[in-house]
Amino acid sequence: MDAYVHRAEQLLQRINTLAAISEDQSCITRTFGTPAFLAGSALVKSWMETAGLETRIDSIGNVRGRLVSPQSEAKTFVIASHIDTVVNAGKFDGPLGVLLGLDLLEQLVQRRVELPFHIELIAFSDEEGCRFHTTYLGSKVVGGFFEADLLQKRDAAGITLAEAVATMGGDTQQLTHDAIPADNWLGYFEAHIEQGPVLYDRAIPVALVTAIAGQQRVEMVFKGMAGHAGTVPMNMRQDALCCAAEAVLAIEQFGQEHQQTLVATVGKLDIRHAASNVIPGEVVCSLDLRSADEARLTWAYHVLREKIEAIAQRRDITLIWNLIQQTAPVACDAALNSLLARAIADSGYPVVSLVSGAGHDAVPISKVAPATMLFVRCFKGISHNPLENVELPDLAAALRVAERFLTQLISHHS
Ligand code: HGY
Ligand code: MN
Ligand code: MN
Repeated sequence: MDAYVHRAEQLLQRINTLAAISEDQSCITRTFGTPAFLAGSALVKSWMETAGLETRIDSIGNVRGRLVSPQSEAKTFVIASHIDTVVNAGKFDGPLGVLLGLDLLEQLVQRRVELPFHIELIAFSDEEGCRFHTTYLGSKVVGGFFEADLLQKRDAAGITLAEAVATMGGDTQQLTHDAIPADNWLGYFEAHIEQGPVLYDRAIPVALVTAIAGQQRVEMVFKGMAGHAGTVPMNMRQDALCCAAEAVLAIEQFGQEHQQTLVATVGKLDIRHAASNVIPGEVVCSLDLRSADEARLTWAYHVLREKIEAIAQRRDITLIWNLIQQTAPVACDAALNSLLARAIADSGYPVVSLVSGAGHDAVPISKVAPATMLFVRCFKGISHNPLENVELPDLAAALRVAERFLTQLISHHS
């Protein structure tokens, strides 16, 4: 059997073992700081330790394993992805990149490769941002961009991020010290499922990522007037849900009209104090707006906000518009990408370049280090869904390409 297929089997086994650790036994959910998240982190830490890496969990819950070079002054190359998930997640989004990286480092240890630079494998703790609605908390700490005001963010239970960090045993005073200094970075590599249909449609196992789309995440609060469903005449209502519903459809229509350059999604909608015999007085919903073109993203943000404000005004509803998070589109590093392209070609696969509509931890890291990403085909491009799947031969292809890339990088710096 091809050595990479054998290693892919172990990789898949680990992905399945980690996937079994969830805060909900009916599906995969491991959100920042929960007991299931901590159990998953402990498992990944144990695998890193067994592989012979210097391992620790940092102040924001990242699991970090280092393979040091004999050249103490050498820079650090990071291989990473995330192990937190969305709700009702697939098992590859995040863990694939972390556990593929673990395999690569295991091989380096077994072959006693002398490294010209340090390598740090990182399982980031909060890429999805499900609990506190701000993404990249782990990678922002490692990149040195963690904004202290994030510590005041509250989750649905009113717990602050600072309290959650303390509960995890982290020290918020340590956050700035957990960054890799800007002048210490050599580069960043992340393998991740494509989460889109292109590779599946074209029957190609892997691809380069040229850029990662920018995103704006907004919380919209629609405030009307709660009332008795049986007594308030239809023409005298300030129905917050009907206003939100019209806004949701307006967002969908706007996204469809401009689908060549952007996507717009409402993924969450919460009716406050909901009851079947009460006219909804307050509704909170999310807006997720993305584009690979920064000017287009800014234009769309302002046009949509005006549209939704007009709907609210016409319906005599108060709209509170909270911009929760925004990240500009980022380009991956041309030099690392050409090395990765060569690894793909030398492995016998066509070299395809894609723009990522999904966000990744490479986004904050690319501000401080050259970043490159390898996309791996997934079933019909499905992700953020239990149907997410990667076939064994594609895991083997990703291992083959990633190992060739890392080998070339090591020889380039030796
Ligand atoms: O939402 C995203 O783009 C990523 O999955 N966090
Ligand atoms: Mn991801
Ligand atoms: Mn995701």
